[in-house]
Amino acid sequence: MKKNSAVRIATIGIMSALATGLMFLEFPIFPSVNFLKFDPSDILPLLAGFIFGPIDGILVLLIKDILFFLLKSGDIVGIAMNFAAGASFLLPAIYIYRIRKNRAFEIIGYVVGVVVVAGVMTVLNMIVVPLYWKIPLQETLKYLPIIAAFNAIKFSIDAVVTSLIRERIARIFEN
Ligand code: RBF
Repeated sequence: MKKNSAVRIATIGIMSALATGLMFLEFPIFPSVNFLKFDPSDILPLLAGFIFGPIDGILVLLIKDILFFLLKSGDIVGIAMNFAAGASFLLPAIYIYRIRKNRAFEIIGYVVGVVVVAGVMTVLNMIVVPLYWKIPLQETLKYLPIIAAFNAIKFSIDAVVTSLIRERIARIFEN
């Protein structure tokens, strides 16, 4: 699919703005780790990745995070973690889908993406949380299963929603 670059750039802008808006809906899933927040904004970078490719997906994710940092959070650590999570889900999902663009590879991509994001973010949190909250690693280890579960739940929800709407959205860009 060759895409008109004006349409591509405009779509990236609209998707980034929509994603920023969706990120304002953030709320914690587990009260004990209230710095881990769910929001559905990563669906838009994922859709951009499916339609235009992984670089554009990462671009929507990056613009969303920069805008949210400037408009609301002001917390560089949280934004960096949000970006790391979005990217470690998006990249495996999109690269696997691009091997064969069919339903089976789409689903394998989601599953691998969820496994990768849960693994990567659990390790990253073991490094960042002791520094961020100044609590010993020993203490942080107690939260390891909740951190893995949080990321698995968050990105499974994103995967299910995306799988339901991806084709309808992608069709808009066909021709
Ligand atoms: N977001 C995730 O999706 N997965 C994570 O594992 C994750 N770890 C975080 C760890 C810390 C210490 C902070 C401050 C944030 C983390 N975030 C993570 C981002 C968080 O859920 C939220 O999106 C941002 O803080 C923006 O409000």
